[in-house]
Order: sequence, then C-alpha cells, then structure tokens
Amino acid sequence: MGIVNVTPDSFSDGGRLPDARAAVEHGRRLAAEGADLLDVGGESTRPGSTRPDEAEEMDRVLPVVAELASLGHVVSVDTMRASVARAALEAGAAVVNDVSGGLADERMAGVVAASGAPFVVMHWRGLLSDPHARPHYDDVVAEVCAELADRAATLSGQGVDPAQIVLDPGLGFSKDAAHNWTLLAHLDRVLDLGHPVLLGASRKRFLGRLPARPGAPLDEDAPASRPADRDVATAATSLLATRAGCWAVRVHDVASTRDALAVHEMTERHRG
Ligand code: PMM
Repeated sequence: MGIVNVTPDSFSDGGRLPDARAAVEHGRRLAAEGADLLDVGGESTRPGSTRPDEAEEMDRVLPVVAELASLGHVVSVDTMRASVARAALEAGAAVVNDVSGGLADERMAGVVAASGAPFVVMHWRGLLSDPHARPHYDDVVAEVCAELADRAATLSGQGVDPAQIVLDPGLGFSKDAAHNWTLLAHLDRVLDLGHPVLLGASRKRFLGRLPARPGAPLDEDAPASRPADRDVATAATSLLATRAGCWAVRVHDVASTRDALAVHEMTERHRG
C-alpha cells in the first residue's frame, strides 16, 4: 500500500489544484513502482496537527480518489469520517482505512457494512485520551490484541461482515518505541486474531533512532534521523511483516519495500 497524503504541506506547490494533480502523479508513480493499493488521506495524524473540517477533507481527498480510481488503481481512503468514506467509495475507492477503527465516528460501521468493502481497523486509544498522550500498557501485545478483537466483535455486531475486517496494531499511535518494537516482534499474535493484518511502520519515529551498530546500546538522546532517511529500516519492517504473514504494509517509499519483498519471494522460491 503506497501512501498518498493530500495535506497542504505534503506537496509544496501550494493551491488546491496543483496539490491534487501532484498527489495523482505521486500515486501513479507509487503504482508504477509496485504498489497494489494507493492510500489517499487528507488528514495528518501527526502530533499537534489540526483537523481539517469535513468539507476541506472532502475537497482534498475526493478528486484524487476519483482520478486514481478512474485510471484503474485500487484506492483506499484514509479517513475517520463516515461521510468522507461514503463519498470516497462513491468516487471509486475500494477500501476504507480508519486509524480510529470506527471509534471516531459512530456512523462509520454502517457505511462500511453497506459497502461491503475491506475495512482497515487500526488499534487506537484516541477516544480514551489524546492519541499521542503518554501511553500505558502492562502487556502491550495482549492489550492491543484484546482491544482489536473487541473492536472486530463490536463492528460485526453493527453489521460489518468479519470477512471485511483487516486489523492493524497501529504502530506509533499511543505507543512508544518499546511498544512498537514489541508489537513488531509479536505480529504472529495479531495474525492469530484471524483477520488479515496491515502494518504501518513507514518512516515512523522509532525507526529513526536505531542503535549505531549491532550490539551497540541505544542512545536515548541521539537525534532521530529525518523521515526520508528511514526507508531502509522501513523496508526491513516490510520484510518482517511479510515473513510473519501480513496482508499489506503501508509505506511512503514503495521501491525499497518492493525490493525487500522480492528478496522474500526469491528466497521462498528457492527454499526447495
Ligand atoms: N499511520 C498513519 C496514517 N494512517 N493507517 C493505518 N492503517 N496504519 C497506520 O499505521 C497509519 C495509517 C500515520 O502515518 P503518516 O502520517 O506517515 O501517513
């Protein structure tokens, strides 16, 4: 899954139309590099970012969804708003990706159920607190899995077919670096919940603060690398996710992840 963020700061040419055009071009490039799915989102979930209102989010996302879908790409819409999800599905989106897993908008389950589209349900504690507030878990894997299972059961009760549900442990959302590493080490437990799993590790902060060399201690005070310098580490997480059996990885740089997945495929082919 290639990421197409349509936020004012993601393409620097300014103005609505150039932004949409640049986003479509970006999506086409990601598809040419090997993305099977293009994830179009109009809301930044970064700490401190302000939410666009509904009309603004629609303006950002719909033209890009419609154009990419009309070009034959499989598009997912990254939104927490049921209205945006519905409009994007009407515009040609095939998948709904909601970082709140349906918690932010109680109408989301109905929209998704009516569409029959795959629904990416990410682990999110944003309603309990600020989504980036200091997280607390006694056992992060057990709690994330239990909360995801609970979400899937609630959504099924609201009419969503369990076969539509894709689960995502939500790396970086109410999770510190140790939580993210622990979840990455135990993806099998998320997969054991019985749904396809999507992983979104791409360029996240915990990948920008790796030990300087194998065996070296982690320097907690070292500055994080720039997001664009985290693609090799991201590709390594893509390989881990694929080996674990994940359904998809959501990444900014498709080419490096495609190479990582090709390494996986070639070694599998030659396993004998
Ligand atoms: N992360 C971000 C946005 N959307 N969707 C899913 N399903 N999983 C994620 O981990 C996820 C997401 C934030 O990352 P970005 O700001 O770099 O796009």
